[in-house]
Amino acid sequence: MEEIRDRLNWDETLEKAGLGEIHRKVQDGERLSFDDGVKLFELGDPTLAGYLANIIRERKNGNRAYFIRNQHINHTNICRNKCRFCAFYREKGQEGAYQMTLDDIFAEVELHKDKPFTEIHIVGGLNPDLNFKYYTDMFSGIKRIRPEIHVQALTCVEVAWLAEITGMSVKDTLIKLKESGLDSIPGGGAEVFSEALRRKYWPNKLAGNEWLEVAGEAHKLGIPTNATILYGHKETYEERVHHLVKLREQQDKTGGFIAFIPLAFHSHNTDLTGIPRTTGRDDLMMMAVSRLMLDNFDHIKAFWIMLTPEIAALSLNYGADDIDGTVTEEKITHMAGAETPTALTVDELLGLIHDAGRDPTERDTIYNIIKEY
Ligand code: V47
Repeated sequence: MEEIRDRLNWDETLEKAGLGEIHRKVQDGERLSFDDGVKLFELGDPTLAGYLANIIRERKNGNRAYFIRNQHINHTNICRNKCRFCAFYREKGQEGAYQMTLDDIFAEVELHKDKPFTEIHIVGGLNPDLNFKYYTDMFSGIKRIRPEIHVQALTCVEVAWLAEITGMSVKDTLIKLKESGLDSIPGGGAEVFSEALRRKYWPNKLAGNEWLEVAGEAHKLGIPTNATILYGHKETYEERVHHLVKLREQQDKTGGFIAFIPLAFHSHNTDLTGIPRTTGRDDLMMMAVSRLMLDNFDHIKAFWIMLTPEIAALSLNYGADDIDGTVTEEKITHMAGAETPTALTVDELLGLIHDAGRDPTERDTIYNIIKEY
């Protein structure tokens, strides 16, 4: 890939495509504007956008491609938000609704206790039957079983919900969660920061500015968080770029975002059934433009579960520097029709990274290097 890239006259090609000014900004480390982001999407050329994104990707992360050994737990699918893009949620009493007891959760953790996971990733629905103590007992109990494990849990949406049901401030809620064992917050629940889309498709969910406020509070308390975008449904290019700009502004203020993860929409079993899966081209464009716009994020993650392992591996040359992890079990995308595996072995992850011509690097949640392969 690199040799072919080196043989092309990029200056001329980018100039001809109308991307000369963006190329100059990328080379000089200058921030891209909202209009630059929209222009890249409108041109829709993943080779050109990928070339530009790769400059930043390699400037920030060299030839490394990171992965993590992690376990996912989705403790409940009962959710009062009823987002129309979601195939995972159930109403209480509905067929397929579940909520794990703390003993169920601890048993899952025990089951994998001998595996060298460094992270447990936990997200679930807003279930009115689960109180604050359930969460704090969950985290402290997990830490009793595996004191060294990093608990990455609860989206900003769940944190805001816990603040609401306890009557505590978001700040105090976060302090108590941290004391019980929460180490960082995953990036879900951001969807797309568009009030027009939210009103129509996820009206009960936290608004974009509120999601950003919770993330900012967490950062101020030393709790790092991830960020996501849900793309490939009804959003426009302008809405995608607006989302990226909002995240970039928040990162300038509080600096606690670890990684950004574009999540490709899967419509099966949702209210939006029939919307076709994102194309590989769109996935690579989203990855590349994210890398280009989010100049203050160190890491862009290609979550193989949503993208397929093949597109995730390709993404490593289109801006992404991370391929997530072993995962072990995933429900949210699979209930929405994903046909990807629910787990990959470390050997499979290493193979994908090697195929992409990158250097596999095992990391922990906050990107401390555990092993280079
Ligand atoms: O918030 C829901 C999305 C998110 C669908 O932080 C869907 O490292 C596609 O945030 N099609 C939860 N996506 C998962 C998530 C995540 C995943 C991996 C890594 C990290 C991280 C975070 O999944 C939700 C929502 O945006 N989602 N339904 C669907 N039908």
